[in-house]
Amino acid sequence: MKIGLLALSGIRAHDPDLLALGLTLPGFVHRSQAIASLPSLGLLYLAANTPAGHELEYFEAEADGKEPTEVYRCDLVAISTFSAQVFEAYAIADRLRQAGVKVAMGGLHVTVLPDEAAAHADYVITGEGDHVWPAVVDAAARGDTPRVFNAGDHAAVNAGRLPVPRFDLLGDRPYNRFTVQTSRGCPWRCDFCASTVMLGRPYRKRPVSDVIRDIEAVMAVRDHPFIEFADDNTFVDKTWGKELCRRLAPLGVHWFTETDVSVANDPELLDLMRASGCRQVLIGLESPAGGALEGVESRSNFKARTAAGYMDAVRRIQSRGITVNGSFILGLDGHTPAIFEQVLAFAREAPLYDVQITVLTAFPGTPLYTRLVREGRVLEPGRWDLCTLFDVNYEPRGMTAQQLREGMYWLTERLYSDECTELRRRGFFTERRRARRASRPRLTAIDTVEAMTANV
Ligand code: B12
Ligand code: SF4
Repeated sequence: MKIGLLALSGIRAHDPDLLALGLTLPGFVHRSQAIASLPSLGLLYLAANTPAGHELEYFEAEADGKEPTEVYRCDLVAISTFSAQVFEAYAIADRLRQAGVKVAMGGLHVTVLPDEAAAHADYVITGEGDHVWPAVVDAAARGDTPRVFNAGDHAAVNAGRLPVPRFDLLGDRPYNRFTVQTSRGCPWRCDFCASTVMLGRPYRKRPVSDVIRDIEAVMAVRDHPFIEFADDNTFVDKTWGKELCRRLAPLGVHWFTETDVSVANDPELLDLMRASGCRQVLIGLESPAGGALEGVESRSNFKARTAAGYMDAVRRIQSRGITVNGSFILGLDGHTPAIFEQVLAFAREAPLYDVQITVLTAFPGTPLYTRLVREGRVLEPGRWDLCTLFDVNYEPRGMTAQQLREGMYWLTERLYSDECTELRRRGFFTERRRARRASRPRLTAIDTVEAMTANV
């Protein structure tokens, strides 16, 4: 069979007023060009798990949700779904099936709503696709009738034995960042979290040598790639993290990742991260003050417990030369309209090199979604296209939906103004210089004399 892997990349937001501000992805203003075209790592993993004897081709849908015409030459097309683009994905799937092409759909959205997806795809796959995919390919080759495949019915995915994603299929598409995973899952349980919670697997870190092997595979197809770790939370295990950094350093790549705030407590790790090419960490701070975070992380109240140290933590990380992209969620139940000023003040004072602001978003399958539906607070149920992190689709508790929207515009204009951006970045460089000076050993008078006479 000829199998197509169809990714829908790009970024999504609908709120016309927010778009009018010229920021389709607040906080990613400077990253948006780069990340808008990240390849789909999930599909590259499927490719690596495809049984021998089939021809594979990787495609990207157009930014307007249209599929390339070449995809119609395939016998089977695999589509990966996020909630925000799922209606576009369904429309593409319908067109392909009308033309006689079989369609398999997997990914975060259909994992939660397989019955919805079954109306549009021949094969719907829930959970991690790695081990179930060969069975899907065999079913398509035999011409089996449509059905739902559950990853739970197949051997659990062992993160210690993942194959190299098929980066070679990307050809010469103009990506300037490539995703690699160092781990899957996260030990925490935030009620709004749409990644870890949906795939429902525990935190698993990969062998460092496998991660290095994958980055080398990227380097084989691209010179000087910038690596984005597509992890939920990279540095949960600090000892393993240090080993990863030591092995990364000789590769000479620059990289970005998402991690929790605990990296700030380990200066040795921070130095190794910087020395191994880490340019930025994105940290889900969610709220500048702990009160609104009470109960948001249900395993050990991690976020509420650590919030008091956020300012210090950001400064410690940035002083080692790693920029922090602080990510905030606006509209948590504990937030009142005062939150917008508070986030602005925190970002300026920390000072955060980059900031990302999003609105609380109830992704289907999350505890948050279940609670908001139960409380009758979802404004337009089923509008998955509004799950963009920028569109308000629920009734907040401490303000109205309109106040939340307007607060988002107010904050967007101020946080990303030239003046505020320059202030935050200048602050980063000033702190960095100060930290460097402070870490230089001071010479005593005797040291100086010894140093001056050393070569005599
Ligand atoms: C990289 C990334 C992106 C890239 C995606 C590139 C691409 N084409 O895939 C870019 C920057 C483009 C992006 C954009 C967006 N993203 Co994003 N992104 C991520 C991130 C950081 C990593 C995803 C990843 O690579 N995971 C690793 C791979 C291996 O896992 P996977 O994709 O889930 O695939 C596995 C399974 O799901 C399954 N599978 C997946 N597809 C298929 C298909 C078949 C046929 C089968 C059998 C199996 C299968 O098998 C795979 C292997 O086990 C996650 C956060 C996270 N840590 O997960 C957010 C995340 C996925 N993004 C999210 C969001 C909201 C968005 C945007 C809507 C933001 C916006 N406003 O524009 C857009 C939507 C883009 C779009 N076109 O739909 C949410 C999605 C939640 C949801 N339920 O929809 C996440 C979880 C972040 C969050 N804050 O909650 N994103
Ligand atoms: S810390 Fe981040 S990845 Fe982990 S559960 Fe919370 S939101 Fe999800």
